[in-house]
Amino acid sequence: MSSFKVCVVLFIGLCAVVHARAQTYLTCSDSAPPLKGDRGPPGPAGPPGAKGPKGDTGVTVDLEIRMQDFETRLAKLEGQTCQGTKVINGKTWYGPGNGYFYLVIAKDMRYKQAKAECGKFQATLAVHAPRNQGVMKVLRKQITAITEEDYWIGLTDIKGEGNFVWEDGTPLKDSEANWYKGEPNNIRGEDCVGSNFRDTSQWNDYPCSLRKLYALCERQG
Ligand SMILES: [Ca+2]
Ligand SMILES: [Ca+2]
Repeated sequence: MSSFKVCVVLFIGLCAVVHARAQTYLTCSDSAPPLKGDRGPPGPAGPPGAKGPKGDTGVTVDLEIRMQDFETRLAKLEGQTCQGTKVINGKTWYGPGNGYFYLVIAKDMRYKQAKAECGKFQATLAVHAPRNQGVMKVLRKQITAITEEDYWIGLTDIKGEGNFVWEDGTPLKDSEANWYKGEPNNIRGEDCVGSNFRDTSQWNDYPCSLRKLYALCERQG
């Protein structure tokens, strides 16, 4: 074979190889997943986040708890009045702890007379203690007479039958009532209220003109 022929054969063979490589490349390019590049370097740090809420410090919380406890105890003390006695115009008045003082005038009187006798001491017939049986329980320990005798309290239905009103103008509430069983019965036109009926500390309505009851007087300090 001449050298010219050898060169032609080699040239044709080289072209076939190049052509085959070009086909392989194209085939891979169409069916294979896209090539993934190398991961880049990390980006710069972002700006700082917003500031969070301020947390409690141990000392502040402890102080707040102690302040709340102090305020609670102070409120209780402000609502209390100590039990005790007070001498007014030579008479000993008894304080059961409800902020008022009490005196029994130990003589048989009509309702109107009992009111007048209390008035001599700038007092009224009792209206606050009889509303609260807890207070009356304390008062009964302090004043022997109200455990043994019947006495007028400041409560009547003079202005409207069956509508009992305290001497301070407030209507009697059901929750305050302490009637003896079957009372009030208005049996003889009874419009004034006495306590300690049959030694029970409960109430009965009596004729206001009945001259048989003591007076339980009440005044502020
Ligand atoms: Ca009546
Ligand atoms: Ca009665």
